[in-house]
Amino acid sequence: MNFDMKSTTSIFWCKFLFTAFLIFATTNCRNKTLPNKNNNTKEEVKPNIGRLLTKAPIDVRTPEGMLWIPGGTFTQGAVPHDKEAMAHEKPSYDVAVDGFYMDITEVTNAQFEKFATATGYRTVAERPVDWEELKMQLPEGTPKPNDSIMQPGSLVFKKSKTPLPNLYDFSQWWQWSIGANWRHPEGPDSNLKGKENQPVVHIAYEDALAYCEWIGRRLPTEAEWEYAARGGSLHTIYPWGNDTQKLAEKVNSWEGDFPISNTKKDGFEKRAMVKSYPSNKFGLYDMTGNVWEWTSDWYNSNYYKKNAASQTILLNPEGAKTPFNARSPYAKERVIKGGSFLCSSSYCASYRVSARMACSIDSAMEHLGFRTVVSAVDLRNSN
Ligand SMILES: [Ca+2]
Ligand SMILES: [Ca+2]
Repeated sequence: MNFDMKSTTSIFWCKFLFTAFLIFATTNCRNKTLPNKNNNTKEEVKPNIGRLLTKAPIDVRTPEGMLWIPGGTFTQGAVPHDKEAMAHEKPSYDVAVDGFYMDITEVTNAQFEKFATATGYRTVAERPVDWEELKMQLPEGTPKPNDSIMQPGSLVFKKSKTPLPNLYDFSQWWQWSIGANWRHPEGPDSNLKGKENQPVVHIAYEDALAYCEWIGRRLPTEAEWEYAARGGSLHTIYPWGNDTQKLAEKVNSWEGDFPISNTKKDGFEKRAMVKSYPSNKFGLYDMTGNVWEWTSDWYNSNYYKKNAASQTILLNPEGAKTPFNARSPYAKERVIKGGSFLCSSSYCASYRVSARMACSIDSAMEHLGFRTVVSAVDLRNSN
């Protein structure tokens, strides 16, 4: 069979986009649990937080560019009054997390450049497409595309010039671009000049892990990420409260008619330099908006439902044991958080703290980056 660009695009959609925007909830948990014997309401839950690591250890120096997130408890998932919450953000459940150190900003191009220079690392988007890996995510019998199509590349956002019949078909605004990668974020002719302090993008899961290993850190769990993003605001839609009118001053998202027109009311059409918007109360920047961020949790569409049914307070949950998503049964997906410059109120509205998305581990996209965390014990042991 011959592969024209259209069928090739379809293949890459199997790879990248079956992974996205999923909506259902629930499952496995390898977590230790704290009993919630009194079956209290959410507001009344009072776990023994004396067991949690809340204060920064005095014998550990905070790494440059990070800050201490004091441990605590919170309700993970959508708050009841969030009308834009997707089904897979529900039902919410109670979680306790120990304190940890977290990057103040998303990992920037300048930071990733240091890593790439020191190690010679090539990201997934910089390597030829691995057909053996790709075909496992496709229906059996899918023929291999022509080698010319399997060149290194990634997915780049393209604005639509005309109104779209629907917002379900992601291929209307995502385009496979040979030569696109973190060094060429908008396609082969683009570069990083003047973008050193923008978040790095086109980062697949293993790329994020490679950076973490080099710098001696790890990715946050979904629970750690969401707890940190809330910045102490435990029962609100956004870190600053519930006022959607403040979105443009607080978050780099998509203002206007997605994906056709962007008013840039918040100042940026695409990525913004990190720290372009106010921090949350913990001092973290761009937890919501700018670029999506990898977490270490498998995406499993049964995870939230199972956790909520357990009637326990999960202690340092690490996500589902295995990936599962009925809508992309061949994919291995992790949870990404925070939304990006492409999130609009007319579409995914994922600039809310409980928002989440499934992302295939080999996906690299123009709106996807990461930030790192490290536990006090790991930092102490590394010194
Ligand atoms: Ca924007
Ligand atoms: Ca972000």
